[in-house]
Amino acid sequence: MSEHEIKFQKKIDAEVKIEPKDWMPEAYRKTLIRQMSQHAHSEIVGMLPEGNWVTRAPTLRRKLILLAKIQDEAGHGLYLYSATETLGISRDEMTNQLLTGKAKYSSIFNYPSLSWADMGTIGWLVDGAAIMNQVALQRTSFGPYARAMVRICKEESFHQRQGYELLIKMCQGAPIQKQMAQDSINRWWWPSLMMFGPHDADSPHTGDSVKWKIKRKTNDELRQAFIDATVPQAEYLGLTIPDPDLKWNKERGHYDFGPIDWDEFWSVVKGNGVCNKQRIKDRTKAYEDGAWVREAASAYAKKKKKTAVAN
Ligand code: BYC
Repeated sequence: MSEHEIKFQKKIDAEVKIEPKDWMPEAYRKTLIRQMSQHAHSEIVGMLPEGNWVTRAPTLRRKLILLAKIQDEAGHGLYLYSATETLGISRDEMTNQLLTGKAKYSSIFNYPSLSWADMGTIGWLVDGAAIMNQVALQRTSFGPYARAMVRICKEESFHQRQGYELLIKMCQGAPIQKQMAQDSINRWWWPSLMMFGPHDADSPHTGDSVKWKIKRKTNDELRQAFIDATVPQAEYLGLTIPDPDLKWNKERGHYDFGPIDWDEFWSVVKGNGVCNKQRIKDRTKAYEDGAWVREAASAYAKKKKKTAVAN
C-alpha cells in the first residue's frame, strides 16, 4: 500500500467523508462512477413504467400524486448526475454510456407496468426496496453521494407510503380490485428481491465497497431486512406473497425465503428482459428531442458570460 492509500483508508476508518478534491485510489473513483451513474440512470429510466399510467390515473388526485412522484425521480437523477460529475465524468459521457448499453440501470425497470395496481406495488415494493438500500447510502463514504441521499430518502419515503396507501384502498374495494393487487404482487415480488443484486458470495464489488464504506450493508443483509419489514405489510393488506417457502425462523429471528431465479436476473441485466429495448429506445428519443433545449441553454450561458466579461 502506498502512503496515500494508507492515509485514505485511515480517513475512511475514522468516518471522515471523502470529498471530490481529496486524493482517492483510482479504483474507488471508478467504483463510485459506476455505482452512482447506474443509480442516476435507474432514477431516470424508472420514470418510464410510471409514465405509462399518467393518462389513465383513475382520479385527478391520483394523477397529481403520480405526476409529483415521477417529477421527484427526475430530480433524484439530476442530484446523482451532478454528484457523479464531481468525480470527473461529464453528463454527456454518462448518458452516452446508458444509451449505448455500456452502463447498467436497475433490472427492475425492464418489467412492464400492466395494471393500475402496479402503480401501488411499484411504490410499495420497488421504492420500499430502494429505500432499504438508500438509507444505508446516506452514510456512504463519498460526501456528495451521502448528502444527495439524505434528500432522496425523504422523498422516497413519501413514494413508498403513497404506493402502500393506493394498495390499501384497492384491497378494501371490490373483489376484482383486490385480485388486481394480488396479481401485481405476484409479478413484482421476485424482481424486487433481485434489485439488491446477486448473493454476497457472487458479488464481485462488495468486498472493496465494504472496505471503503461505499456500502454499509451487503446485498444479502439488505434483502433480508427488506423481506422482514415487508411480510407484515402484505399480511395487513390481506395479500399473499408468492413464495411457498416464506416462513418465520425463530432461531434466526428472520424470515426464510425460497430460491431466487438468478438466470432470470442475469438475462434481464444482459438486455433480454421484456422492456430493455423499449426503455433504451424511449430514453434515446427523449435525449434527441431535448437537443434543442441543451443547445439553447448553452447559447444563453455563453451570451451571459460574454455580457458579464464586457461589463
Ligand atoms: N440491476 O458486485 P455487485 C429507484 C450488477 S431506482 C442491474 O453486487 P454492486 C426508483 C452490478 O452493477 C434505485 N444490475 O455490484 C426510481 C455489477 O455489474 P458491473 C436504484 C445489477 O454495485 C424510479 C454486477 O451486477 N438504486 O429507487 O456492489 C421509480 C455485480 O453486482 C443489479 C441503486 O442504484 C440490479 N438490480 O451492488 C421507482 C442503488 N444488481 O457494474 C424507484 C445504488 C447488481 O460490474 N446501487 N447489478 O457491470 C447499489 O447500491 C449497488 O450498485 C447494488 C449492486 C446493490 C445495486
